[in-house]
Amino acid sequence: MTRTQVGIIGAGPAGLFLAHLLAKQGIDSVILEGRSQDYVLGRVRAGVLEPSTVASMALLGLDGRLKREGIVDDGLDFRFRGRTVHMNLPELTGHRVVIYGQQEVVKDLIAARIDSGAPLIFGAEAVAIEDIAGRPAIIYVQDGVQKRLECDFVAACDGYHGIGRASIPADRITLHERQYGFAWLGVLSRSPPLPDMTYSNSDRGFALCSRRSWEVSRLYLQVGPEETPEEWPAARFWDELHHRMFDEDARAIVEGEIFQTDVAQLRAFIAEPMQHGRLFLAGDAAHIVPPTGAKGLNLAVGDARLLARALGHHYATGSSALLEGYSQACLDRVWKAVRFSTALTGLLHRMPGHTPFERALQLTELEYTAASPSAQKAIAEQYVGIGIQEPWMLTEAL
Ligand code: RFL
Ligand code: PHB
Repeated sequence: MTRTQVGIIGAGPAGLFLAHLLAKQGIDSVILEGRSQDYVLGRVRAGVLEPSTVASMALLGLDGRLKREGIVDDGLDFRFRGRTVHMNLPELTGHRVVIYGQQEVVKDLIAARIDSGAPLIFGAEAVAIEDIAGRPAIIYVQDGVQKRLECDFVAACDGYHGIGRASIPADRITLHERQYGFAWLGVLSRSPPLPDMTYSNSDRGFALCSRRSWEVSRLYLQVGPEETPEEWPAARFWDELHHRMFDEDARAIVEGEIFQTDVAQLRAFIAEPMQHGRLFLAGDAAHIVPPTGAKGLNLAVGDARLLARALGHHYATGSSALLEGYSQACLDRVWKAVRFSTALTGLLHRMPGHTPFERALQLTELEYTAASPSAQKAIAEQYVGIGIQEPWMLTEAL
């Protein structure tokens, strides 16, 4: 394989969705993935799919297992001062989200790509992108052998540590970054989850009870930026979670075997613009948002939709108008997601250096949210993606 129309670096959600959306329009692509298939399938990450992401799976005809196994989720709960604010998503927004792990999405997309016979090469690490402004080529290494893939366009869907963003000259890109000064310790536990997605702001810090299925809970605690999983043996984890969820008698949250633990720093990162010459960045390659609000995966899928549409338009009409507007169209959404995730992070976490004044304001904001259907509606609609993703992404058409 030495030439294709679109060379895609990375088989995460952004790269896989893009490849399928292009194939649907008759556009060829090759996906180069540096890691092995097992490694990619084993990565535990996001789990909340917005309606636009669910619609994208449906558009590709790849939503069979999602429909059978995904948990359709109507609720969003915030806890503070021992009380629970319950937000009913369909009542407030007309939409629901679906709980279906990113791992499962990736598994379905990889299986369909392999079935189709279209190229997806694992163990192929891109090391350079040549002639970005002219006739681009991706240089990659497979089994110790250096190879070259020529293409009309390069889509760098290679995550935060990829080479795509680094291939844009430093004077042509602006990087925005914010560290929030704390991290999330996340576990997977074999135990039935709480019935609703529950975020909690307690005096001891933030906690979140989510799930992957009715048998597996996905649970998070706010921790310091330097803390490691070794500092959180199971007994300490459960004790802290019960306290932070106002479940002191340990009756609501069921403890189970913890079979996976990770720590993720909370930060935001945005690269502007998301394109240079014939190179386009999509997903985490261009932006990271704090996980509060679960926007990362959904933004990556939204980028893939926008890029697939712009490339489709180019190949169908010869016009590069949509390609030229790609970055701006993405960044409008990205900044809205950064704004929402930052606001939710600020509402729900104990901030390092918070004064009593700031803590009182934060709790008052939660009191206001509890009492105001309008405030709840503003949160719920952004959580399901209204005002963030473009309305046409909700429909099943390209
Ligand atoms: P991905 O999923 O990182 O995929 C990028 C792919 O590119 C490959 N790659 C290369 N391949 C070839 N050559 C190279 N030089 C390459 N360099 C990299 C990588 O191996 C990988 O397969 O990016 P993508 O597709 O943009 O998807 C984005 C989402 O994965 C991401 O936004 C979310 O998972 C973020 N995120 C979470 N989001 C949520 O909404 N909720 C969560 O709970 C949540 N948890 C997480 C997360 C991200 C994490 N990371 C990145 C550290 C937990 C973690 C640990
Ligand atoms: C998850 O289920 O992993 C999850 C849910 C909500 C978030 C972040 C992550 O805000």
